[in-house]
Amino acid sequence: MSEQKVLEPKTKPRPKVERPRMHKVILLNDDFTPREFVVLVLKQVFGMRPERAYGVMLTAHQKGCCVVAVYTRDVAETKATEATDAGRQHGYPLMFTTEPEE
Ligand code: TYC
Repeated sequence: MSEQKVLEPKTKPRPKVERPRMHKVILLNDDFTPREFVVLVLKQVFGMRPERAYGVMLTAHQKGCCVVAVYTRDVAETKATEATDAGRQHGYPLMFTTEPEE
């Protein structure tokens, strides 16, 4: 009878873990919110530097919307709500939405 060796697996089997789906925060243009206020919210809520905040605001102003940042769903929704509320508190219709990435 031949001897049988038990071979240890070289790597530990790991359960497959998937990365959480990321979600975009999108800034929508409107005709009423002052440009400076949009820039202020982008800096305060999304930690953007002034130049980048101005660029994102201008893109939304010219094209109708602009992707602000990408986060996990919870963070994206919390930041979109916080930023939209900041506008509402000042009587502006400023609007941030979220959308899952493909
Ligand atoms: N369109 C606004 C204005 O002319 C400025 C603005 C820019 C508002 C971007 C919203 O997402 C926005 N005052």
